[in-house]
Amino acid sequence: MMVKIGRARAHTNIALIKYWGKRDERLVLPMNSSLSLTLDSLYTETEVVFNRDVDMDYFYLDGKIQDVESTNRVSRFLDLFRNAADMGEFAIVKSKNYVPTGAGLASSASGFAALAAAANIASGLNLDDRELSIYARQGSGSATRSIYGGFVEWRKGIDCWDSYAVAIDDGKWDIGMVIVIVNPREKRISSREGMKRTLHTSPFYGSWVESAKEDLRNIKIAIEERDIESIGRIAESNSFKMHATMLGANPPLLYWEPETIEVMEIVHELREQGLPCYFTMDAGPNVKILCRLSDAERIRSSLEQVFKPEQIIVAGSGPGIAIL
Ligand code: 2P0
Repeated sequence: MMVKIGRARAHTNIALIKYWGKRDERLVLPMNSSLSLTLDSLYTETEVVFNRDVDMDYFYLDGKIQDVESTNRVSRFLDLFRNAADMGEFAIVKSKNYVPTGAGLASSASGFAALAAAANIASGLNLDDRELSIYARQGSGSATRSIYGGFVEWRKGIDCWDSYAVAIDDGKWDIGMVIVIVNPREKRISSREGMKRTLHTSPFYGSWVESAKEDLRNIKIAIEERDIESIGRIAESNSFKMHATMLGANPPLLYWEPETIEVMEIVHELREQGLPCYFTMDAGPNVKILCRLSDAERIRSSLEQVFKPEQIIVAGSGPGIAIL
């Protein structure tokens, strides 16, 4: 029996300048460049075993065999590695998400980044991080950025081999996020469908792309200066603009829930008290609060007046992929 095995870990990331829309759906080329912070406490570990004696690909997530649809998505992704390494073996893939159970944070970013890193070892391809970022992108856009730790920019590039992430700041300073799990349920409209709808129907889409460009330019300066107020203001505004663009879609996309706005109000109050904290939301109702890591416990205790302790997760800046 000939087996080829690889194991890797990748951390999730939260975008401060959002990716929302593809100019090429098959290659996952984005309409705009984006920028994120990789988080330490949320990650995925994945094992890939290519085995000649296996009759198809099998994908287990948290110990459970997955349905045809998600297995096919993993299979198509593994084909990139099989084609490049000129190998035909099927694989057994076992992934475990290290996120609080039922938090609704299980993310395709850490998932496809860990899968890419593990498949890279198992296939013997020996891709470098930049190439891994290009491969991970074809699994899921946000996974492009999870190859690296700290603050990461995904440059939209001009073609398949030119759209990848670069690490721009290691994040090893007083920065972090407080995540509020407003609702752990699966989102009603996937990001993939949601971004397609927004791009094709929202009259605001062109302005979104233009203004994301400017936000990216400005946030990079603020990160370099470690100016948390500016980083936060730009991120908060960028998230609002993405959601405004989604609201303009037909039919409209509204991911917020009443508790989403409750969190915003708590953040506003804390800010009025002089504590720098800013929120950002993705394709769901949960809220991520960007802050100094040293202020995170103060923010947590304010939130705990309204939310349960298990709804709140504190995260610092996390590392890039690791081979296990
Ligand atoms: C982001 N999101 O930049 C944006 C902000 C959600 C809102 O990337 O279709 O799962 O697999 O490329 O990466 C979520 O979308 O979408 C996402 P695909 P993905 O983090």
